[in-house]
Formats: sequence, C-alpha cells, structure tokens
Amino acid sequence: MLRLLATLALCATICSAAQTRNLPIQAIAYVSGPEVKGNVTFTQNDCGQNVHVRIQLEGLKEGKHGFHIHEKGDLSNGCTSMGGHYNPDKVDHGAPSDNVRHVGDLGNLDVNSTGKIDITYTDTVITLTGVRTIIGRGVVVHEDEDDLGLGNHTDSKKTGNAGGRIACGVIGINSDVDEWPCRTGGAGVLRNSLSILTVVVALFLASSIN
Ligand SMILES: *[C@@H]1O[C@H](CO)[C@@H](O)[C@H](O)[C@H]1NC(C)=O
Ligand SMILES: *[C@@H]1O[C@H](CO)[C@@H](O)[C@H](O)[C@H]1NC(C)=O
Ligand SMILES: *[C@@H]1O[C@H](CO)[C@@H](O)[C@H](O)[C@H]1NC(C)=O
Ligand SMILES: [Cu+2]
Ligand SMILES: [Zn+2]
Repeated sequence: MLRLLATLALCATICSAAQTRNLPIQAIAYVSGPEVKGNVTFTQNDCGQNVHVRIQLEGLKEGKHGFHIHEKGDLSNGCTSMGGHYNPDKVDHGAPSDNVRHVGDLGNLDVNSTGKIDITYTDTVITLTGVRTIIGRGVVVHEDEDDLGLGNHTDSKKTGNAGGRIACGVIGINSDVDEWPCRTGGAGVLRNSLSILTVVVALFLASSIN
C-alpha cells in the first residue's frame, strides 16, 4: 500500500516537473501607432533563463528608435499613460549591455530604408516569470534614438532622451497553460525539489517496511 502511494506520488512529481520544463513560456505585444504596426514576441525556455525577443514592425522612419519596456499596460491615454521605463531597482538609464540599466532598457531599433524591421535578440535582464515578469507592462517605440545614458541632455540618465512615443502595445500571455509557471521565481523551484525529496524519503521508508 505504502509502495503504491509512493509510486503515485513519484509519478505526479515527475509528470508535473516535465510539464513545466516542456512548455515554452511565451508572451506577445501587438504594437501600433499612427504609422507603425506590428508585433513583439517574447520567448523564455524555462524559469530563470534568458528571454528571446522577436521584433516585427513596419511603418518606421529610417534610423534608430529607442525601444523600452515601460511600467504599465495602461493605454487609457495612448502610449503616454504607460508610465516611465520599467525600473524596479530605481537606478539610472543605460544600454542593454550595461550593468547599471533599467530592466526595461532594450536599446535601439536600427531601421533601414524599407521602414521595416524583423530582428531577434536575447536579453539577459528581462523575464517573463517571477515577481519581475514583464507581462502586463508596456512596449514603447520612440521617435528618436536612445542615447543609452551617454548624452549631455538632462533626460539622458532617465530616458535616453529618445523623444516622443510613436507606437506601443501591452505585453500579454501567449502560452496555452492553465497556471503560469514559476510565478514566484526561485521559490517554485525550491518547492519542486522539496517534493522530490519527500518522495525519495517515502520510497526509502516503503522499501524498509517490506
Ligand atoms: C507579427 O508580424 C508579422 C509581420 O507583419 C506577421 O507576419 C506575423 O504573423 C505577426 N505575428 C502574429 C502572431 O500576429
Ligand atoms: C531591411 O530590414 C529588413 C528587416 O529587418 C530586412 O528584411 C531587409 O533585408 C533589409 N533591407 C535592406 C535593403 O537592408
Ligand atoms: C551636448 O549638447 C550640445 C547642445 O545641445 C550639443 O551641441 C553637443 O553636441 C552635445 N555634446 C555631446 C557630446 O553630446
Ligand atoms: Cu521608452
Ligand atoms: Zn531606461
């Protein structure tokens, strides 16, 4: 009886762990403005891993355009109501590769004469899971180049002085899952390993009773 229970518990643990690992964690933002249209998709293969960002936009002016995750998914006043750059650490604005940067600092989109862009890159700071998930927040495309905190304008260390907001969208879930994985980040992983430990102990007890 004990052995049966232990086997069932082991299966349940392995099955739920496998489910968590197999699923690609995905999010999408439909981005639009008076001229710009397109989408941005975010893919994270597992909790704690880097996020791959694919940007497919058209209707842009040639040149560099600041591209950020802003705090809010609030479109009540267009892109203006999305708040500032998502910056939970309250640090200075920077480049995506800087150690000191806003979480939302994704740099510039470098658009060619076609006005279209289709690029995929990987960011090591943003995440779709845990307490700092970017889901529900905003994606904003700016009129001008983000100076990455290096300009001499007073806004340089706050916004990169990237000018107006020409397009934006809200980041939403795009995975077929009933429960969002690793919502609590590290704690979920810890809970999984604890339940595996419990099963191992149960198996050990069951075999020593027989
Ligand atoms: C995103 O935009 C591209 C280019 O317009 C389009 O081909 C693609 O179907 C869009 N993706 C989704 C999920 O709508
Ligand atoms: C312009 O960028 C688009 C999208 O990134 C790309 O498909 C196209 O080949 C580029 N065109 C030129 C002329 O570089
Ligand atoms: C600093 O600002 C001035 C005035 O706006 C500008 O002319 C100059 O090129 C800027 N210098 C740098 C290094 O960005
Ligand atoms: Cu911005
Ligand atoms: Zn910033």
